[in-house]
Amino acid sequence: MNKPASVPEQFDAVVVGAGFSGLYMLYRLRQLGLSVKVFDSAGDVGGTWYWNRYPGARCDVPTTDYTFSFDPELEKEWTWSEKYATQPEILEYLRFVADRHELRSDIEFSTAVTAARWDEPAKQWVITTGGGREVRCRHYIMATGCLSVAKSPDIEGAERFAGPVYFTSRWPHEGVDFTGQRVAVIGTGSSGIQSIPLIARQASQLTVFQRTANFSIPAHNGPAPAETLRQLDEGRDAYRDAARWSRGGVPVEPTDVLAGAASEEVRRERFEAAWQQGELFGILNIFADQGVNPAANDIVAEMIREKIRATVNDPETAEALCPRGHYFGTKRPCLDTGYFETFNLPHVRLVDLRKEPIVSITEDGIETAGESFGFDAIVYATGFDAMTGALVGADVTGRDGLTLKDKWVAGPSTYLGLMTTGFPNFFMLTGPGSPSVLSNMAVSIEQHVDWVAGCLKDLRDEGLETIEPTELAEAGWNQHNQDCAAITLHPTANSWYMGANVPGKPRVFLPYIGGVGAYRQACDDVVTQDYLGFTRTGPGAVRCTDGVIRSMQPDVAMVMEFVNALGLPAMETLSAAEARALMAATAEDRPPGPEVGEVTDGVIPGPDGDLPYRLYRPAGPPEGPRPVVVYFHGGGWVLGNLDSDDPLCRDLCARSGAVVVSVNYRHAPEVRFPAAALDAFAAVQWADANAIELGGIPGQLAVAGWSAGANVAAVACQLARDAGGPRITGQLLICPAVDSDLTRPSYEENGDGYILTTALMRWFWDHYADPADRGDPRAAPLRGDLAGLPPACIVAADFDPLRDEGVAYARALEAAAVPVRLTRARGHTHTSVTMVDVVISGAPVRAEMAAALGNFFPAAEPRAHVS
Ligand code: N01
Repeated sequence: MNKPASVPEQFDAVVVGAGFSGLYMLYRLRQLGLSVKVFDSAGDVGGTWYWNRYPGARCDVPTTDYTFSFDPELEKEWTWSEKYATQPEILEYLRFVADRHELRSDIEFSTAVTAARWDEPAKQWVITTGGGREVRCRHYIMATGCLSVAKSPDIEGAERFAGPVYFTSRWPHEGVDFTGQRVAVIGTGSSGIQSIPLIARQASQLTVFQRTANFSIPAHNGPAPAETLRQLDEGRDAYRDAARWSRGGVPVEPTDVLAGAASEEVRRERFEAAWQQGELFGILNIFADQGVNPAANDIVAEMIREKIRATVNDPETAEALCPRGHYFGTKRPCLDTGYFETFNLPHVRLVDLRKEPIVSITEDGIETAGESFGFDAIVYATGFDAMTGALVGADVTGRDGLTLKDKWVAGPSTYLGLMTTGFPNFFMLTGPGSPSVLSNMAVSIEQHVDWVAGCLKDLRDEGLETIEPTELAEAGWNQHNQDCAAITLHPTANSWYMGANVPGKPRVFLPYIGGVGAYRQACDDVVTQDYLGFTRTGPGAVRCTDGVIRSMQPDVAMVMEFVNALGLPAMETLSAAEARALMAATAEDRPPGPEVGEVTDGVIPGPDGDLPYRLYRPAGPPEGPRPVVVYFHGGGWVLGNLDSDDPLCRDLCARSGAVVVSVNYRHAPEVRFPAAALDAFAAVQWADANAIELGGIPGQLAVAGWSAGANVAAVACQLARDAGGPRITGQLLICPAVDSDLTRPSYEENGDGYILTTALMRWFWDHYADPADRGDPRAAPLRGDLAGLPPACIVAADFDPLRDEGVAYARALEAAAVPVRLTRARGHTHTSVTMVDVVISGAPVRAEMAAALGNFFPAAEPRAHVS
């Protein structure tokens, strides 16, 4: 379309796409008084709702939630007719919004943007549209949607079929009449599952080609939920605000019910309630751990399979429709109306491509490994090049000729899913690295648009022209994104979330799974920290506050939030007895840790009376003796006992395959320095002398400890060396206390707020050792002679006051020619690595610890596996 001559070819912003995000972006930029041009290749507004017109296309988030909230009057004027509105109604709504705010005058329809190039000297984007026309703008905003580029049919012979071919994502506007036709549908994702029941109503024969059976629950569509309407009536703003800070963009209270802890009756009750409710965020919230714990997920998955079997008459078809091979929720679950029932119709047939793959599409049908089918029409419901397809396909060239396609060749890299380094003033709405497709898109879109609008306003107000993320901030966000995904089951599936549906696409988890509220907080924090992680420039000005917005592991952050909310007293304000009671109380409900073969309690002779020990023997083969690890618990020489570190000892035992002997040494202030260290040494001597009785292999003896336990383990190694024995083959020191100097930077950086505080460390030292003794190597092993000590593995956690002394001990050992493996517990605190089955991100660190123990025992048998 040609532009009227009076409109300048230069805009403050160009937006691509006139769907939900493009329309709202235009509205907000206009509010700021900026000149804006929106381009869309469609003939009207609507985005995804303009194109996806297949029969049965509906929203699958309740429409009362999947709606704009920025205009309260609009909300009063528009009433959704159903809980899940149809595509025509949603399209009508977007037209209504465009009319109401007279948005069309700044939109050019039927105009594709074919290329965009950053002009560095002019600090502008040069945008090329279909006919080769160029327009210039300061800010270039892609509102192109996450699911807008259809995946091309990657099936042999696809071009040969002579009859009509339809894509659900590009459905003819005039509709399709399948009456009397033999129809094939390929694909059983949301689009297939929504359209199949309706196509079956017309077709004389319908054959569904299914590669992966999908989880789907009945939508139970009907009027908008009365409860939501009531809540909106009572307080629209509060309801919308709750959505903005929720996990998924719909106000749903996250459950704290763990599948394993619930009775069968409670499980079924919760499942049935969610099944009857027919909402995705309900079925995904039956158990708190169903997204992270395979066993919990299996419980939900099996209950859904039971429903499928109870619905589908033919047992073989039912079994083929039962999803297997991926965890529930790790591929986008579907909502349906009569999907499984459709397979009870006599003219509908399912072809399971896992058993009988498609060999080729032919002129008149489809040939599978077992059969030839004749068809009058083929429907492809085969999905999208999701999240990145529209962005990398748009020929975007940033600074120094770098194209987005090249930059993202190994997967997308963004800061907050909003911007990417090398592409100044280039914004993506709901881009990869933002919650987008895992959330109610309407809420995520409004948040992104508001953020971008705020950012452009701030730039203008401060006289700045460009904004671009720093490499550090972007790398940090990518890492955080992957950290969030890694604690869930999501990366295990071959899903489009992982880019796995498009041959050759890099496997990276694309959306941000940390939750809408958490994400919003991160975006807000970036702004309040003076646009942390962005470089902003203007005439004669460069402003940059560099940094990483989220570097703590997400599950550690959740634990910290939980602990802080408890409002516990600071331990250092308590007596030792009170502190011990508090520690025991907080440990009461934690998971027990993995099963091991055998656990026995006993006593060993200490320097001044018996010391209790607990022995953990690994389960399973091989029979016979194992290496022995003598373990010392944490607790600042004051707290802790055999129970406190029981889950960690089980974990170490199961992972390493060694016999673990946890020894309880004497505690301060009742018995002070050097009692704990001498007890530790005595325990090691005893374990060495009694290796055979303990089921150990003589000569294969290591020590391990956490915190103050690592302190006495390290001291025991020095004492053993000085005494000429016993021979210790390795020392595993987890977040060790190895020096009494509390002035290292980590005591400042991490001194408060991460459970172990600098003040508490001081309290521990005061209880344990007189100031005059604190330089003694038996209290501060870093100050001792380190030559000739056993090989070490030292774990240092990022958010630990003791981090720097652990690192210092590793360096000092290295300098003394002792082999050392320094394991960084990235994003962890002093305590989080030890929180077995609570902090999932600690598992890889504990796996490294077990591997280090294995290396101490070169001749040891293979280790048991713990995931
Ligand atoms: O696409 P999909 P979709 N041979 O990728 C199969 C949103 N949406 O358009 O799983 C044979 O989910 C493929 O099999 P497999 C929603 O977020 C929302 O259905 O790769 N089969 C799969 O079964 C949704 O998740 C609504 O093994 C092939 C199917 O095709 C997203 O859009 C409605 C194949 C594709 O499923 C995408 O949904 C519709 C091949 N070569 C969509 N290639 C709402 O309700 C692919 N398949 C709001």
